[in-house]
Amino acid sequence: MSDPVGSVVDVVAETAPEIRGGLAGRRVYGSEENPSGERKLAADVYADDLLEERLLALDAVGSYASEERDAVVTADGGGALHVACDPLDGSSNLKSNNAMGTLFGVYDEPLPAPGSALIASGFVLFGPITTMVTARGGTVREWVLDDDRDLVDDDLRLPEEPMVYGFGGRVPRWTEAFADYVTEVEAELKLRYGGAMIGDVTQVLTYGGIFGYPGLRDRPEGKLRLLFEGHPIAHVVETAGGASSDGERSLLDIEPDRLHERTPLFVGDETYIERLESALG
Ligand code: AFP
Repeated sequence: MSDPVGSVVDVVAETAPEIRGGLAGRRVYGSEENPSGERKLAADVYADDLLEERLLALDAVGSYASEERDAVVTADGGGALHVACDPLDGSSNLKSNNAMGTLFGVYDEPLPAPGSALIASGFVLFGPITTMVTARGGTVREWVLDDDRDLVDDDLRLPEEPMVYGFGGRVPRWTEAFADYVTEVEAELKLRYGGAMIGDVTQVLTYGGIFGYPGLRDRPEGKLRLLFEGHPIAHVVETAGGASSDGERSLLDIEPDRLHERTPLFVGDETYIERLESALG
């Protein structure tokens, strides 16, 4: 029986070792910037080109969009799935040899699409080992990607007891209301912030807690992209029993107007998300 969404997951899983294998020689910045005005690392371009080629080769995939490309790339075949990728999230961690990864979201509507059109999501984490997490059909699964793909958790759930927190952005640029909320949180949880959302959210999925990148005084929309980071990571965490927010509502309730729209982003323990929304309300 054909499994179009499964074919997308398979391509990401099969491409991940090649992405990881190509990182060492691609730690240099090119001259180009991505649509968000960030310098492109050679590794960003490499990962993006591999994923675009492989995913658009699938009959099921009608279009591909990524954080690295101005516009959506449409396939000739007219497939019903539309894939949005952050090919290398946390690529600035490559120079410091820290965690990073590949994010993907599978939509059943053309991009940019609302979070309600997300039918599968997931990420590959290039840490000490390579793991993949997927969310589809109401279940989150985790695999170790080595020579094979070994399922290590067939129903990954956010731990009941929160333990860690991590918030991005420079502290002087935080709003007063957010800074007051963090003062409460840091008295209760342990700080875990590594500069790559996938690594930091995996801390939250493993130990429980909250991750966020807030709207800032001079940049109320925050840094992270709704379609390429917000929607997929919110879909994973909410499917695992957690919650997400932009400070007011679930990230999955937001319908982007633009492909590269930014959003304040929070994911994790429902109670901490509720307290955040009260603090910012
Ligand atoms: P890069 O891909 O440029 O390294 O940015 C990573 C990221 O988009 C996200 O993965 C992190 O949570 C966040 O930015 C880190 O931002 P700061 O460098 O401002 O902490």
